[in-house]
Amino acid sequence: MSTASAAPVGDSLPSGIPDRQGLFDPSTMTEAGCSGAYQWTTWLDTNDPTVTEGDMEVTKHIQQLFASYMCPVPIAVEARTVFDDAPSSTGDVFKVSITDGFLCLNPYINGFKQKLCTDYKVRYCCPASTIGQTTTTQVTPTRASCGKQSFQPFQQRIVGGIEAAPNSWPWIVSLQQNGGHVCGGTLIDNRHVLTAAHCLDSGRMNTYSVIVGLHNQQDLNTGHTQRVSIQRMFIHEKYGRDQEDNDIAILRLTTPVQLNQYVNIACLPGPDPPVNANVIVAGWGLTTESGSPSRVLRQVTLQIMEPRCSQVYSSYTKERQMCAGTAQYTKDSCQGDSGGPLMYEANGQWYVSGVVSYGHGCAQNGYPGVYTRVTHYISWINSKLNAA
Ligand SMILES: [Ca+2]
Repeated sequence: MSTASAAPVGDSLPSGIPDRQGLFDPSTMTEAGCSGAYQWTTWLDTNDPTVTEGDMEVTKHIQQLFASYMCPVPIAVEARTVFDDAPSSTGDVFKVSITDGFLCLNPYINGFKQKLCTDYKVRYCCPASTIGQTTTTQVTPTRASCGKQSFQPFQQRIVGGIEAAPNSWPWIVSLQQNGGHVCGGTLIDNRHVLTAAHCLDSGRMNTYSVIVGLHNQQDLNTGHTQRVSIQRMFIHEKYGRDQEDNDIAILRLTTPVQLNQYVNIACLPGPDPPVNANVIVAGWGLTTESGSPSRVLRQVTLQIMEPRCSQVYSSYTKERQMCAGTAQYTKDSCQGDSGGPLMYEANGQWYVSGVVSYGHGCAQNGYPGVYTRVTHYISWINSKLNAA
């Protein structure tokens, strides 16, 4: 993994020769180093930082979107700006790696948040005979393929969370009321969404809808989103609004959604993630407590914590709730993330272990977030899935 500060490029060029070299991963690669049985792909550019937050060129996406120009197993990646300048000349903060691709980190780093990322492009060094070979294994959406994604998520852990790789959490839905995002939710079969009870107003079912296959709230016309209205709401019978106890609900959609590489179901959990396990929460919620909702889906890596929540929240009940945060309390879920999943990966599949329920502010010092513990409700969930 190379970073901006660690990898200045072009230093060895004689003066007077313009620096046209990009940034490589692995850093031992060079322009000329990709030769013989290997060759560079054409330059590829899938994202524009004026449209997305930051700029990212995701290896797995490029393999799907530009399969005819790409190969299944590249041996190196090079990143440059779209003007062919070296990334080190832009002042942006970024990472480049062969597995993830290119990611501009300005939106996630204090002191850089105001700087719009430069637009970058990438190319890959491939075994020449494999360029154009299709690579991706299509996920066949069945119960057995729950919790698997066609577009791999970022695994990097960055303080404050990062924009998710588009469609890398294909079970996350945006719950909308009167056409605006209010909460997250999780697709658990092709007709049911798991969410939080506090997101719902049972008297106004007709004002709600869910969108699946979504990444950017302002870009519904990707061809991958599906909007479906709600046929029935199951709010937990013992939901208590005062204490947010049993903060869980299921929405039955009017029609089944189409499962495909952009839309899949999450697995319902078996065992809970152990204390200190890494989990991921994703949502379109506020990025700061007083800020505005995120246009794009964001993700944050948290750890399961005990017993902090029972120390700071009088109503916390370990049996029915989970506690997650970071040691520094710099990351958290926030308003608008409610109802969305706390996700745990086991054996290559992702489980919806928790439902975002509440916290004291967003990432306030000493206050982790509280999540409804899904394992406690498995029989309740199954009874609603099978209800007439
Ligand atoms: Ca770009």
